[in-house]
Amino acid sequence: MTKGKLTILVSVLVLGLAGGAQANLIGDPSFSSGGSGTPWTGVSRWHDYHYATSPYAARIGYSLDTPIMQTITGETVTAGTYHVSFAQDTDGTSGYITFDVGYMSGGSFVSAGGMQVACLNYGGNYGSPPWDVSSDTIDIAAGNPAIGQTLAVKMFTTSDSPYCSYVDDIEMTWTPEPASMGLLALGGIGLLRRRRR
Ligand SMILES: [Ca+2]
Repeated sequence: MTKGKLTILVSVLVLGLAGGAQANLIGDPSFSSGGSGTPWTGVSRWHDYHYATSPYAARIGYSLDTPIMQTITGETVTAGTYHVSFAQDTDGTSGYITFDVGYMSGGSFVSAGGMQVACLNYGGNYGSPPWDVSSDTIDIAAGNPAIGQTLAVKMFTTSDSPYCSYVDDIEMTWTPEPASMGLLALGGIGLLRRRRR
C-alpha cells in the first residue's frame, strides 16, 4: 500500500469514528467505576442509586463551585455539532445544568461553547426514580479559537439547592456542521467575533 493510500484509509477511518459511527466521546459515561480509575475530576460524591446499568451516578450540585470535568484524550475540539444527552435526577426547585465543551489550559477549563438544560423538580425524590433524560446540542463554528485543542468537557449546576443534581449515562457525539443555512449563520458569528477583536 502506498503512503497516499494509507493516509486516505486512515482519514476515512478517523472520519468514520468521529462522525459516521456516532461513537460516544465521553469516558466512563455511566460512572461505572464509582469514583476510582475514572477520567472524571471534581465529582464531590458518588451515589449508590443507579439509572441504567451501573450502580453509581455523579452528584454535581453538592458544591456549586465544583464542576465535574474530563479530558478526552485523542480527541480535539472540532467544528461541527456536539450532541449531548444525560439522565438527571434532582431535588432542586430551580436552576440549570450547564454542559460545556472546551479544553484545559494551565489547570483551568476554557469553554468553546455550551448548553443549559433546566433542573427538574421531583420534590425530594433525588437519587431514586423517576429519572429524566435531557438533551441539547452545542455548535462549534469554523472560526472558534478552541479548534484543534484537546477536547474536554465540564458540567455543573446553577441551582441553589444543595441536592441538585445527580447525573448519569452521559452521551456526547459529534457530527459535521450542516452545509446549508447553518454554515452561513456560523460564518456570520465568526465574522462578528473577528470584528470585536
Ligand atoms: Ca450509572
